Amino acid sequence: MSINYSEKIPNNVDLANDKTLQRALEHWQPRFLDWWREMGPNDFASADVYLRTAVGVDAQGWANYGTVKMPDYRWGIFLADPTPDRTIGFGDSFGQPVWQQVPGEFRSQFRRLIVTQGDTEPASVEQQHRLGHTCPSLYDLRNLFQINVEEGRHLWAMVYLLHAYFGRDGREEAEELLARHSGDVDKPRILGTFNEPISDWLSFLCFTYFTDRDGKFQLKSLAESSFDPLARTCRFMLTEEAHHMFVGETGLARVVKRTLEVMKETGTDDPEAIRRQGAVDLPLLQRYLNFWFSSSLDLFGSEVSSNAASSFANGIKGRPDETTQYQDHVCAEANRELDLPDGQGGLKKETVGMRNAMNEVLREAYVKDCEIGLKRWNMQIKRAGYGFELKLPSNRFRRAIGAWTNVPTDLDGKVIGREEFDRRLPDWTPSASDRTYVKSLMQRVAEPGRMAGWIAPPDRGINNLAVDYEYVRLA
Ligand code: BYC
Repeated sequence: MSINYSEKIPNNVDLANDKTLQRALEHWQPRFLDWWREMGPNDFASADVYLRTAVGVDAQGWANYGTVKMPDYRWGIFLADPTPDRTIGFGDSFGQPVWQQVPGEFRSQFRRLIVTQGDTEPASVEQQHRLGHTCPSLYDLRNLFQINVEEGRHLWAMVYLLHAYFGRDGREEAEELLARHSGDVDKPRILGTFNEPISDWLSFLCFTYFTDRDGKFQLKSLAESSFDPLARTCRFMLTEEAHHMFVGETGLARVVKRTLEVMKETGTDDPEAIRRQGAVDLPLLQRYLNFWFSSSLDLFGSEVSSNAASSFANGIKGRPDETTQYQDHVCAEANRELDLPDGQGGLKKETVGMRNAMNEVLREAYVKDCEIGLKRWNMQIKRAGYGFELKLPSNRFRRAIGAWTNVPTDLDGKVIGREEFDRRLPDWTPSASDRTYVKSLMQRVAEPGRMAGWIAPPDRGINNLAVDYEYVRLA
């Protein structure tokens, strides 16, 4: 289905034939634009940016490139095409036809998940609000802005569902999505990670690697939903999400590459010597990975969760790739063993119903996916002839949600005393001096093709263009 761009709100949901919904969304649109002007990358409103805008939801349509000023970006409502005769893929109603409306009894559960998903999108734009000023290159600046406009569109995706299927409550929730703000003391964003500041590009690359990857897993789970409009919305969002993770994975690979060059040039891996050359020493990178990975693990919720169990049972939220990755789609009888803290500094094994352990099932799949990038970066390090290995910390380390909340452990997940944890934490996550150093690296490089000294150039440009193409023309 092609996207209608002749309307005020581009869409492929035949908005013109639902005047009430169209009016409601047109009423929300200026509020969104006000929010973008205030909380988005507003110092770059007049820059010309080489952006991708979807003109259709199929393979040909969604990657259409052109130069756009961000406030003129055509945010709209795009759903993947319906799958004919789609049936419910998991839970108690397995095999029955999917729903085109929200069943009354599941309304508040659906609303809660859609609001939580929606809340993360503008949150990330707010977190990245000022990053443009310290871009390491125009190529990177363009990628930041591409991500920002797409997160804005993902907000539209959730707001469409709220307006179209949740009546007055949905409209109120849509307003609230613009009223909460990342890091706001009175009205913070819902999930912890989305209130963490992202004030440097190393954090941004870790965020796009780890936190956008949570986005992938959550969207894949919602793409399995029995509520078909939600599933179709998330399927289309996933096509855009892939680029965000690409920015994280290749960005961190470029940081590693540059560091290895400096290690070769200087003939040492001494962090101080690497820093004197203006690169990111590998132990420093490891501390950033520890921080963003542990924060992002919390985004999967508690290991044992009755919310997760009922979302699965009711067909609201499945597992990523439910059809192809799992045999038992009902999980009414299955159990799962978990390692939980015993409250006395040790571990206990607990067997819980599989449905109650769904958050942990997702988290495990996520951790495996996170490991892929680390393997690649470690290969780079090994090929350069160094023994350093980047590692993901244990799932138990520095958790703020679930069974391991406030249980002090080391990076391997061994329970330790609170005093030792507090003392060693600055060796495990970025210390104040690490952050000051990283901040000192954040100097804007805005000449086409030039890169900041702490990051190597990318292997290729965007859409087959050269790396030195002027991806952003600053006004
Ligand atoms: N911080 O049973 P529990 C993305 C709350 S990222 C604060 O443990 P449940 C993106 C939870 O809300 C993907 N609070 O967990 C990436 C609940 O509160 P209420 C975002 C947290 O409910 C980059 C309570 O604790 N999408 O797209 O099974 C850039 C007990 O909940 C946290 C989604 O998350 C936390 N970390 O699962 C841009 C999908 N974790 O309701 C975008 C929708 C839990 O009792 N959300 N809580 O007040 C969900 O599926 C679920 O809400 C969660 C939690 C997986 C988040």
